[in-house]
Amino acid sequence: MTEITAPKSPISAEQFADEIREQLKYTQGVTEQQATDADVYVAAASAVRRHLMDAWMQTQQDMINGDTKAVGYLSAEFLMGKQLSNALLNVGLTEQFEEAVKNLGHDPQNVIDAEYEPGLGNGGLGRLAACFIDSLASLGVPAFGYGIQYKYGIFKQEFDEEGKQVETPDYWLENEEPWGHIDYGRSQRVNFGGEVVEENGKRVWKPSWAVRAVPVDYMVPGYKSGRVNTLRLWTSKSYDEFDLLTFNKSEYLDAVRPQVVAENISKILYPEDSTPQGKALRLEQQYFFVSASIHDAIRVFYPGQDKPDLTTFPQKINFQLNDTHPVIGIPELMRVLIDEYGYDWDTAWSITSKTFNYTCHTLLPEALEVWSADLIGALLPRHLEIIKKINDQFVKELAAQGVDKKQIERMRIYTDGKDASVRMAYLATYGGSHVNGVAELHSQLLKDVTLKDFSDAYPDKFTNVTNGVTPRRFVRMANPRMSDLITEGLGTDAWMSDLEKLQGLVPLADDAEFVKKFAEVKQANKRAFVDFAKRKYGFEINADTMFNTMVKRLHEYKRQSLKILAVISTYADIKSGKLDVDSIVPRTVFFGAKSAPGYAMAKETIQLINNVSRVVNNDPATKGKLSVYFPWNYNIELAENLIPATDLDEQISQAGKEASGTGNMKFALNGALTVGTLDGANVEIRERVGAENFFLFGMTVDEVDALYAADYDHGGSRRYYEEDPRLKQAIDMVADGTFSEGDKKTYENLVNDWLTHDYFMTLADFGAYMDIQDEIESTYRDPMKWARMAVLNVANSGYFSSDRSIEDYLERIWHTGPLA
Ligand code: 26V
Repeated sequence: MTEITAPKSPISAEQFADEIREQLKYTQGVTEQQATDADVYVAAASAVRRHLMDAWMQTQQDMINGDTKAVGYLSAEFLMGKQLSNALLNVGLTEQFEEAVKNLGHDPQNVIDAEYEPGLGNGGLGRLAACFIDSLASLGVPAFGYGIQYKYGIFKQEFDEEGKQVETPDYWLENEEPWGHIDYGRSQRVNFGGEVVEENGKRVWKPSWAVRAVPVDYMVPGYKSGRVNTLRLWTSKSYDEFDLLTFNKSEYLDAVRPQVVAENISKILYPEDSTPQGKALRLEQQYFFVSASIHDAIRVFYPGQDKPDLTTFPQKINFQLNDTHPVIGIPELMRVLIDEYGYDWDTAWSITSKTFNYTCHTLLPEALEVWSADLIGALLPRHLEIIKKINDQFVKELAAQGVDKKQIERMRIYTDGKDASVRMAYLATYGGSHVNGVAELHSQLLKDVTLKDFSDAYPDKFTNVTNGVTPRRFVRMANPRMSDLITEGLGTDAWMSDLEKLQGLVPLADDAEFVKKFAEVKQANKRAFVDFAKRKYGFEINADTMFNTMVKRLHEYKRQSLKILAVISTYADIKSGKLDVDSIVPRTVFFGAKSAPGYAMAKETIQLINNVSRVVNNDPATKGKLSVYFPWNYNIELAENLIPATDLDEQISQAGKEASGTGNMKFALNGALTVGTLDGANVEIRERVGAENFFLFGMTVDEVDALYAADYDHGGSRRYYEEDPRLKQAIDMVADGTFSEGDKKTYENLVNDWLTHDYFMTLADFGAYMDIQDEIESTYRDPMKWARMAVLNVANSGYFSSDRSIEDYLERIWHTGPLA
């Protein structure tokens, strides 16, 4: 573990209040009396930023002047969440802030709430990137996050009267944004289109258009490390502010057209998070940020040098490819080295293949990006040539290794023919030094299935790094009550930077006093969430029920449908009198999920959940003992409020489909118990917290495979419907219009899919899922037993800190460490 220096809490609350006053007056031009919560937020943020400035500049200097290799985390998404409270915590100013803001006549919570949450990511992959840059800074490792400052982040989700998802644009930059610093002087030119010509025996790219990539810098403060790294998000601008020729013809409006085209590139985050659409704009985005970042890194590490010795580049920085989205960086670095700096192919390849590493975040083969060669050729003709040459070299290398012809054909990076295309995952695997999956099971399945040919040919490249989450945001900030109790129990708050120290709580699981306090904290969190949900959503929730939560993107493989069918089944049993409503454990079921706007099945599931909520919550038969709430627009803020209030967490994906999951870690670390399948990181969580403290159900990967082999997805599911009356009753209720005011068409696609296809085997796992509910209920009826299990979940989940993930990356992949 890296040595942690004490936090700097350099100033008093009074001084901090003065700094806020100064910002209000001299930057914002408002008086203390006029200042709104939003004004105070901006002023406080600007003041905090100033406090970070020295450490930020020092970190950059030490990085450039020292010989510690840096990490460049290339990611199309960084789902950061609100910045102010995190920055205050990391700089040691939380208490001063609270006092100062109170003295200025404002409620600190309202000031914190005034920040608008940036949504520059879809889900797990984007949030992981944010946790990782927090941990890199906290460990003192020099690092850049490189990505895109989308003008519109992930859409805002609303529900219409029918319960359907409605997407509205998230124009987050319309609000004052005090964190990002735009740095026009460090812009990069990014070229597109045109052709490649032969000049003096050299291939020369003659692009037909270009945009200006302008960096917007965000400080990434480490917790108690005294280090502040940089998140550099690129925004696109036009070079041709005015096309003079057009302007002279006085067609004024046409003159600004190029600007519109250029600014489109960073306009919007794609909200699809599984099936790549192969859209030109998306490839433009990927190349845009990757090309700018590579040139930026060369500028940073070889300042002012016209002819830098780039053979040392892999000792300066290693780029981590966050999924396939930045993989175009591999041919781009080749092009830069060869065309811009004059290196020969072999030298360029040696540099490039030492510079990149690739993390895969999926198992669904359809989620691996494949670009049509035509599209790449039109947008990046020189890169297509380089990719073909990489492929030729690769094929030769494989043949020389004695790999058989068929296997080589399967492995091609570039596939010929009329549908010629480029497989980005294969390019990444060949073009980088290491490939990793994000949980042990996932990494194993990558080797055995998804990338088997590659693992056979290059076994040493493959490794695992199990995901993690930052304990600063997801424990300390989200759950201050539990954090204080942990600190009291351990006698130190050192767990916040060394999460394995939570192990020290294990003996306290047998201390009745502590367990009772722990249960009281959970209850207080539930009450706090009830208030929050009342304020934000107008919900009337009963805190004296089990809080049972399923929050994540809506995907068939994650199986929100399994959860809602179980709710429907219980509801049906209550209605039919089979189940006495007074005999069940009162439960409040929470869903939070966005669906990709074009994903019809997912959207139908959202509509079903909303209508089950409407029907069940309003039915006197359930007497408030079973309720369903679906707060819209699930985001980091909602996660931070709901996770600490949850008793039971749902991680019920079909085995072999969820690469890791990181929500599962956040819940376990906040004292929720998990009901889950043997999938992703669930496996490791269960191993660590103990099988007796985890509600396991459902098929294993092997059982899933066996069912596919028996043609389950071609009519096999129907047997489960016919043989399990609970399941039949639930599905019939969806089909008969109970949740659609009598209309039998509303959920036709869902019902049809369940009965004929059910690719993710919801029906096959339904029985096991219902059966485990008895165990869950009987455990919950013993509050001390439940709380004891929850304590053991927290105590044994320290491994799932993103600090540990980063230590693993440092050791297995990056081979670097903290700044001296
Ligand atoms: C995929 C794609 C596919 C192409 C179109 C645009 C797009 C945008 C985002 C994504 C990301 C989906 C992959 C993802 O989020 N994977 C999740 O990564 C988490 C962090 O490793 C992991 O915990 C989840 O299990 C995994 O689903």
